[in-house]
Amino acid sequence: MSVGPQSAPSYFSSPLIASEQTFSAARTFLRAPRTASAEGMNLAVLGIPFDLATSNRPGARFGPDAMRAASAQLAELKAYPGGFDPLSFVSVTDLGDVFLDYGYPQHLPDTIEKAAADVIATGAFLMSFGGDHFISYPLLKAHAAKYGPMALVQFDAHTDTWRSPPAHGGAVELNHGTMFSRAIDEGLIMPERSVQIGIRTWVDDALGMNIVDNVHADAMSAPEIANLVRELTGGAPVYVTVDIDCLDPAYAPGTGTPVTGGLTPLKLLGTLRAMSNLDIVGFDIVEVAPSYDPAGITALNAATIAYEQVCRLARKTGAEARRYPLPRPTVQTSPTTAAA
Ligand SMILES: [Mn+2]
Repeated sequence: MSVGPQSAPSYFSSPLIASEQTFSAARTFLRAPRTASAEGMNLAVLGIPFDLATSNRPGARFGPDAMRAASAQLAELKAYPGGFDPLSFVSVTDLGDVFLDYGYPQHLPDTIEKAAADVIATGAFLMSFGGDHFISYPLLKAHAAKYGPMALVQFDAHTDTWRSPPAHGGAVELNHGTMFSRAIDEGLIMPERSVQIGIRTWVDDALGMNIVDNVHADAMSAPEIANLVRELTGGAPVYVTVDIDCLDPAYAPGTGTPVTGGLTPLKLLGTLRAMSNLDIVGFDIVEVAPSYDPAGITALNAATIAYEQVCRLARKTGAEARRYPLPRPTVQTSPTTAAA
């Protein structure tokens, strides 16, 4: 008996994707090939299963695989909205996960930075899957080495600009709430050109970062937020970091430090889509801890956010986005209904 489909159903985005079933597909992002190098690819996904810096509930080491599993469903059909197959415009590879020797945690920031630098050196766009939010620090270091100081666009419930206690022997503190104060101190990001969106925790000192807290974000449309981001970042190279806890816990229960009153996926995806003309040089999605979410909502949202970035690159390389037209009523309202 042969395995594999006899004929590919026509609704699949490509015959290649249709060669496996959605529910038992290989666990790579969007069922992309897994390769050892990003050489010659437009975009590389790198999993960073690190959660030793978590202050509350651990488990984000399982994030990359959960996002891969959730993404199989996204690869099946053409993109919505847009109506195109981004994988026919953007070559994507899934590099698997960085090997992290957890017995020597103080070496891990360097390990992550080196792995990221290797990918960036190939010219591929690096999209990293966490892991807890600490991983953004070595990722910013790797990107800043190529692009210089960047504007950080951070979607998050927390600012993560708390100050570390005095260093123990000069070691980097493994804390997922202090890495952006360090990134500012080290000149990796420019606080005045950076913006934190969806914030709903208080800091007395924002360290010069712009904050669009979620009360403001809720009152703004996605294009309004994107316009503000464009003005604030002012043409600088942009690094986007999405802490999945930017979403309301209704949409992202599977995370280490959920805070209520958050963004909706609709608002977040719309904002990312409207940020189309920024010079985005790096992207990470962090803090997906799937074991707190048996329904898999969190990983599905995270995978969809990552997919949006692939679609963004596809539009930049010629994919034409389509939309369903808004229906125009052609039936006359009956006099009885109008009077009622
Ligand atoms: Mn957070």
